[in-house]
Amino acid sequence: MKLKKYEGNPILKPTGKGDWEKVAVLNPGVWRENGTVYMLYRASGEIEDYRIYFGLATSKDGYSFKRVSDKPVFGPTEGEYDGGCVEDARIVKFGEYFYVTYAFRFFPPGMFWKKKTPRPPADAPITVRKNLSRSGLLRSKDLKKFERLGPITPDNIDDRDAVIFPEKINGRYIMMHRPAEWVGPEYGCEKPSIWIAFSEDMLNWDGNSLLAQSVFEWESAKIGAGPPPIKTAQGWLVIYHGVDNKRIYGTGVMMLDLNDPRKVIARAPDSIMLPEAEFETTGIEHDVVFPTANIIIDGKILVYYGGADIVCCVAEVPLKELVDYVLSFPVKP
Ligand code: M1P
Repeated sequence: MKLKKYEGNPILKPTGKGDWEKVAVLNPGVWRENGTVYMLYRASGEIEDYRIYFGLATSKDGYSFKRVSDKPVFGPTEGEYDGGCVEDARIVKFGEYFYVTYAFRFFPPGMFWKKKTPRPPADAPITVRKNLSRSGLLRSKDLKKFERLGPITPDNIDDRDAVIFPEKINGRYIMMHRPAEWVGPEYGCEKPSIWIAFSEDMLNWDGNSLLAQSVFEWESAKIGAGPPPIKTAQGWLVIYHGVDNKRIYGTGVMMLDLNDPRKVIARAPDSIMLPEAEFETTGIEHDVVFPTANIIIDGKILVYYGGADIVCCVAEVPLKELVDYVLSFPVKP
C-alpha cells in the first residue's frame, strides 16, 4: 500500500527572492480548525549561513495554500539556546493554546560548520560545542505570535523529532523523540530509534522507554517520529520516517495501544511512501520525503511532508484503508 501523492505537488515552493524563504520551505506542522488549514513551515533564505525560520500559510481545502505574511512568524533568538535555527514544527492543541515542538541549534548550522562562529568554550554543553540539535516547546494562541517555553530535551545529546500526542493519557502528556546517542547494548537498540516519555507539564519528561527501532531494510540506518499520532478506535496511528543505508528517506506506519502507547500493536514492513518526483529526489538533501503533519478531511488522512528539504508536499489515503493495512501486520506482545 502506498500513499497517493497529490498531483499538484509541491503545494508550497520557496519564493526565490527575499531573505528568509528564498531557497527552501519544508517539513511543515499543520492544524485544521473551523474550516481553515494552518501550515507552519520551515524556511530558509540561503544555505551559506543557513539560518532557519518558520512561516505561516493557510488554506481552505488543505491543498491550495496562501502565505499569511511576507515575514517569518518565528525565528532563532540570537544568543539564546535556539539562536541558530528553528526546524520541523509539530503542532498539537490543548485548551486555547497551540503547543509546537521544534528542533533547534545554538548556532546557524552553515556558519558553525564553516567555522564562521566563535568557538564555544570547552566547558559549554556538548550540544553547544558541537552545535547538535535539541528540541524545544512553543506556545501560541494564533500561530502568529509565540512564547518560548524552553528546551524539552537535555543539553548532552542530539535529540529531535519530538512529537507530543494530541491528548493526555492516564493524566499525563506523552511524547515521542529521537535521542541519537541512545544506542548500544545498554539502550537495547543499534541505531537511532523512537523513544517515548511522559510528563505532567510538557517541559519535564521522564519514564523514557524504547518504543520502536529500525527493523526493516528501508529504515536500516535510523527512524524518527513524523506527525502527531491520530487516535482511532483501534489504537494510535503513528506515521514515521526511516532512512536506509543509502540515505534514502521513506515513510512508515505503526499502531500503538490506545491506553498504553508504549506498546506497538502493529507495524507495516514496507514503506508507504518513497522519494520519486524530481522535487523529492533532488534538492538541498537528495531522496527525502519527510512527514511532519497529518489532518483528516472527509475520511481521508492528508499527510504533509517535506520534499528533498526544499518544498512542502501532501499525500493521502482513506484513513480506514491505512488503519486496516497496518492492522494486517500485528506485532506479537
Ligand atoms: O535531510 C533530511 C532530514 O534530516 C534530518 O532528519 P533526521 O535526523 O530525523 O533523519 C533533519 O535535519 C530533517 O530536518 C531533514 O529534513
